[in-house]
Amino acid sequence: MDKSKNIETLAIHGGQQPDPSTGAVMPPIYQTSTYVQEYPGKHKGFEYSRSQNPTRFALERSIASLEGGNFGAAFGSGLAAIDCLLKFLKPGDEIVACNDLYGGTYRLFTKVFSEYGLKFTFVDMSNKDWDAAMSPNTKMVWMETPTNPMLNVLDIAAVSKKAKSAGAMMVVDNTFATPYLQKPLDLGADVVMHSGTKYLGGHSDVVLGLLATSDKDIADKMYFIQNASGAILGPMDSFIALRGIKTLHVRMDRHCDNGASVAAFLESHDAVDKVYWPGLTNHNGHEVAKRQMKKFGGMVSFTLKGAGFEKTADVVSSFEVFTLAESLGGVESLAGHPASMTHASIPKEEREKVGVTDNLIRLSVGIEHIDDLLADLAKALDK
Ligand code: P1T
Repeated sequence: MDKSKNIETLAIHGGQQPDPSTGAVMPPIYQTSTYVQEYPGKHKGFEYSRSQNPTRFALERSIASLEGGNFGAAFGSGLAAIDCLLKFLKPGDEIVACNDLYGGTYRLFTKVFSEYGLKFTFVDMSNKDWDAAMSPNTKMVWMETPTNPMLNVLDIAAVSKKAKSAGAMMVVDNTFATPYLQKPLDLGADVVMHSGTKYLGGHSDVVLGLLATSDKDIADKMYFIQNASGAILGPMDSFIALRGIKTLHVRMDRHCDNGASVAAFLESHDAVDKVYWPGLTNHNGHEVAKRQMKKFGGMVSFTLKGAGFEKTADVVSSFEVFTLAESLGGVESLAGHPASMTHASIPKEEREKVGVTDNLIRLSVGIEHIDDLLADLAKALDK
């Protein structure tokens, strides 16, 4: 399927073809570790499932197509995909990253790869003056947009331009937006990364990571590390992710509509202090979001007026429809307390600097009926 098709068509058909051996419309789950060889080295292109698996290949072609790239790779988790990219680097290399990141990404950077001689600098990329963080050793620039959990919107084209002029690889974690809402490769990124666990899988039933790129040299290295380090996605999970992707556009439209209603409701509630959602006209990144995103997403964060840890924990525990849980992007609505859950691995002083305070609640707004979601929020907040 050529890249010029609309994303709604690519979500279903991009990179897909009927299974050559049977004509099956959905790729069979090739649950095999190995493949017969007629003679040493004489085979059908499949030797061992860490290196090649048809079900995983179907998913890899799907993400490449959705992101408008030429190459995709699937991993056992989002963090495994990030791990692959960091292995492009060598001791002494520097990475400049945005200062609001998923806690697990921050932990992988600062607790694992910093031990192998990589140097990480965290900057506010919404402020245009972060060039001083770049050095001749900067080999990678890393951003999430919208960020987790503060929903900051960063200008992909502007940041990519800086990365490019410094000769650094630009990586965008596109987990919160998905390729339905924004296409980082079109805006100048070299690699797009996903926690496919979230909106792409879409049903909270699988953990996976994905990378996509158009650059052949990057792709060669990515596939080499994927095979050499071995953090691949299995065939069953590849199938589940592919099935989820087919409804991405339909789900995202509803996530975005419900997100808009939830943000408006929270803005008008007396118990709420600040609301973070890129669609609000008073959001810092609203103008950039309007430019680079199709819609504003289904993630909404907010703070409770005058609340500390206990009051906030009571509120997030008292919802009926919103489930208190880590993760996001599934059909069901989830509520989380970033400071003690998803971002607990970031030191308190660091996370509070960017707004991850004890009174912050993060909502992954699902696709249930909006009246039930608003009633659930009202019941917990009116108390
Ligand atoms: O959980 P995993 O599939 O390994 O993905 C890690 C990851 C990477 N990038 C972003 C933006 C993420 O949100 C995540 C995972 N996040 C959660 C589990 C969470 O609840 O925020």
